[in-house]
Amino acid sequence: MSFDYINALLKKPVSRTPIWVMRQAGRYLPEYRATRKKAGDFMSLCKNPELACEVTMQPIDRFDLDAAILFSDILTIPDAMGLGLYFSEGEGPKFKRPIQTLADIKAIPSEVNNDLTYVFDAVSTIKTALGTRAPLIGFSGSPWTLATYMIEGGSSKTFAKTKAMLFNDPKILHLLLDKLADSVIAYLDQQVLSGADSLMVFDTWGGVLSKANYLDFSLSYMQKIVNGVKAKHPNTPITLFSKNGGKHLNEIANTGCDGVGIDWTVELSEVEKQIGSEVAIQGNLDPAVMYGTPEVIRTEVKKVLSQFKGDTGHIFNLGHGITPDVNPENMKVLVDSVHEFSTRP
Ligand code: 1CP
Repeated sequence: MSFDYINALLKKPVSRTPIWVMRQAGRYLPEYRATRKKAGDFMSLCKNPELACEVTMQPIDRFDLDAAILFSDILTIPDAMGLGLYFSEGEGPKFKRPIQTLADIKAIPSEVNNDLTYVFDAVSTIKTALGTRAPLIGFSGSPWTLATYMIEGGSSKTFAKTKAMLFNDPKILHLLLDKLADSVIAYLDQQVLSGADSLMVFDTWGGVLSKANYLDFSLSYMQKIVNGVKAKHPNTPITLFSKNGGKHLNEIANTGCDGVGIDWTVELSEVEKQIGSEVAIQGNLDPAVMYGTPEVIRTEVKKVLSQFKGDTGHIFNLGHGITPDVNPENMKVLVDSVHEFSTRP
């Protein structure tokens, strides 16, 4: 079986530029909101493999997407570590027991797969539902990004507590990051064994660090993950995405990952020149283009596609997740125009 999405990641010939969209299963779809209501709340949806499969398939049924992504969340690992994750209506994620001290970190189990069987069951359920229609992307958060939520107790704008730990007690933070990296390796390994065809690591908050701290506290742990997962699954492509990571692309590409995700603040043509001979590149339409008219979306799609010069090695995506107030009709315009403008002769 040959998928353009996998072929593009491995720089093999493609029939057209493949596209999937971060948060493609989510609140902009009315059928997603209906299934979430049926589940009760967001975490109950994640923890029910049948319903997680249902929402994973919703964008696949509606649009001509080239890959499905497991419906879950990056915060499943901290939840399994006992931090007590909850989502209150209209608010972001929160932890009842955030990490504050060395003792908290020592108390964390580093192997948590036993409490994450619902994720692996979702992967195998989705895999059966997908059949040969599209490949399945498994994922995890990066250790740094997970640590910010665990230390702040939820979302943050300043990362005050995490950065205070970074500067005051770097050894303690490294201990947490190392435990997280081990958990992530075991988690991604089990996702592949359950049927995931490719893997993505979301480093949403890597871009808030200085260069030296990015390399030390974020990238080195993603490196450990690439090494650990590749040792077990050398043929499963891995994509790393550090939002706002445009200044670190050479270092990211040098980890041995297969794909690098980029946001819209960097020029795709420049990124291709810089790292395009080593890795595939995923991105990078500004998510706000999805508020445009169909004509604007088509024009902006053309601009992104025309920047990439290679025959393969580009996976179209937004530079970050699709927002909840986007009209689903615009998603169809996006997906169809990427295919229309990129079909190889
Ligand atoms: O109310 C709802 O229905 C919850 C909204 C929602 C959704 C749809 C959350 C809560 N998570 C998700 C699904 C999700 N999260 C997926 C599903 C697959 C898909 O892409 O379709 C994925 C891959 C994630 C990953 C995720 N969760 C990230 C990394 C990617 C990114 O967007 O930067 C992060 C940072 C999270 C944390 C999180 N979970 C949910 C929210 C609202 C947040 C972000 C909070 C914040 O901004 O700090």
